[in-house]
Amino acid sequence: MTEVDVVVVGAGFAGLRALHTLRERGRRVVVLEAGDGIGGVWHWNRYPGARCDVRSHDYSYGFDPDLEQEWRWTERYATQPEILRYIDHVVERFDLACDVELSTRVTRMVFADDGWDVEAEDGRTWRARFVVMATGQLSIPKDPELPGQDDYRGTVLHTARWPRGGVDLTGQRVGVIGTGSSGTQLVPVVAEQAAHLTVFQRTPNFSIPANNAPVGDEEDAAVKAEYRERREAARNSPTGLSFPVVRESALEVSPEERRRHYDEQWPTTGFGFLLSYRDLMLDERANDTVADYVRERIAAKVTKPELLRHLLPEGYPFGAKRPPVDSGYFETFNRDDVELVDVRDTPVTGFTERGLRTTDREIELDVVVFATGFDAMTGALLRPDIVGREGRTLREAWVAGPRTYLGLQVAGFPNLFVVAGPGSPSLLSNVLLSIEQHVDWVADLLDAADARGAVTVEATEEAEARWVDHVNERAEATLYPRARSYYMGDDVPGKPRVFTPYVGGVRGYRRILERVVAEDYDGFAMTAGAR
Ligand code: N01
Repeated sequence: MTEVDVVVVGAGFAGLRALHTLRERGRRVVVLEAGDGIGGVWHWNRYPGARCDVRSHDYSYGFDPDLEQEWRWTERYATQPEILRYIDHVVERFDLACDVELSTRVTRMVFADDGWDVEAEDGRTWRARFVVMATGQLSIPKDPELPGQDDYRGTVLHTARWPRGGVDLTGQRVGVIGTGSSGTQLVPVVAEQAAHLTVFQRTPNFSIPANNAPVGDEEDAAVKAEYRERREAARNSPTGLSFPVVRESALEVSPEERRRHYDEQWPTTGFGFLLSYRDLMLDERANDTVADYVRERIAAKVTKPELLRHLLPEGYPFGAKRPPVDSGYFETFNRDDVELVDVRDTPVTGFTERGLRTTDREIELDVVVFATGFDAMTGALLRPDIVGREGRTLREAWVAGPRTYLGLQVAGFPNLFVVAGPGSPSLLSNVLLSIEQHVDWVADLLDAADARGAVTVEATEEAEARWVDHVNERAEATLYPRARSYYMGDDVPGKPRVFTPYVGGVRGYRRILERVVAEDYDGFAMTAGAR
């Protein structure tokens, strides 16, 4: 058994930042990472076309002004290889690799004697006072359960388990199942390589053009000249993106003015298009204006009118499923070597030796790609056995859906912290910013516990119940629950249907955290421990 102060689980953006910060505060830290490389989601998701949907300058660490100045992003939305190069740079610059154990999958954690016993799949164990779960929100890939996969003679891939060396799809007949952010990014790139591409779509998606472009020297210099202000503005914004806050309702302007505004926003804002008016996710009529606009834009890109019935998203509000940010997705269907199969009309019934079978016919494929997403938000937290006070597991505590205080702690699981998890802005925000906020906050909380001689820190049941009510109330006031989405737990059959992230916004959440500190860490019990 190895003794440390803190075990951090996961070596993605969150785990690496936790390692750096907690080590700077004088704690012995080890990061346990299941993958054979550093980078978390960016280590695994190597599919062609993968890139971030937040501007590169904002999708980066803000804790070190020198790091900010020295790194040069080449594209507005960085590709996966570039993001991984950035992560490698950070790892080297802050000497992080020495405290990361790769190929180490945590399978069990038990709270005992005021600390945690942590066990890995290979039998190695660690003893730590604190555990930080930096396991990500989208890290357990989901495969559709299709019969006959063993009989299939072709290749099956998942976007989130893409082979390291890449895959040559030149001249291949490729099928892609899933049209979320991953499928939407992948499809145009695969269409360029493959002999024929079949896209299996279940729910048509609203997608916004990324309008990616190289970052010119002037643009880079302009961001860097005001980087500190840009970060501060992002911290005080609803989403953590550096867009100006819009206070207007979509309904208080004339249709002409609204249209002008959407026309201006559409080509430049990417994911921020969702913020064009303050009430797009609050008022159905406001949302209708933007949903109609996006449908019109999609329709204008598609030259085969018979496809529009399948490609236009209907029946749920724009933004209630996370909208992809794409580069030429809809235009791809104008190609003669690309076909759309609407699985609502003709469901896929399984694999055959030569491809996939739908209720209509057999489709021969050399490669089948699952772009079917993840057991989101809670998957990675519920996979290991996490055993808290009195032998109660996290799975038992969350049987009706995730319950946290501030998204940071779960009552009955002392000294265990979650980064950017359920009950925090998480995936509704620029997650990099939310990660850094959580890590700094937890680091301060641990220091505060030390300062008062406390051995354990634990969210109280009462504070957790209050927070869960607040998270639910805020979500119910929005349009989010009106779509089937992974925000609502619809990604996995049988998952409790509750809204998982916190919709109160980055700025609002930050104020709540500040208040909790000002009120002497209200809702956290700090005790001298049982030893
Ligand atoms: O996963 P998803 P993703 N049969 O869950 C379909 C981030 N991300 O990997 O909508 C047929 O969004 C499913 O259909 P439906 C980003 O936060 C970011 O694409 O459930 N289809 C859907 O179309 C994103 O939101 C970037 O009806 C099935 C798709 O598969 C999150 O990751 C890039 C099916 C899954 O979409 C997840 O994105 C990539 C089945 N059995 C990802 N099961 C950036 O740009 C599922 N589907 C930063």
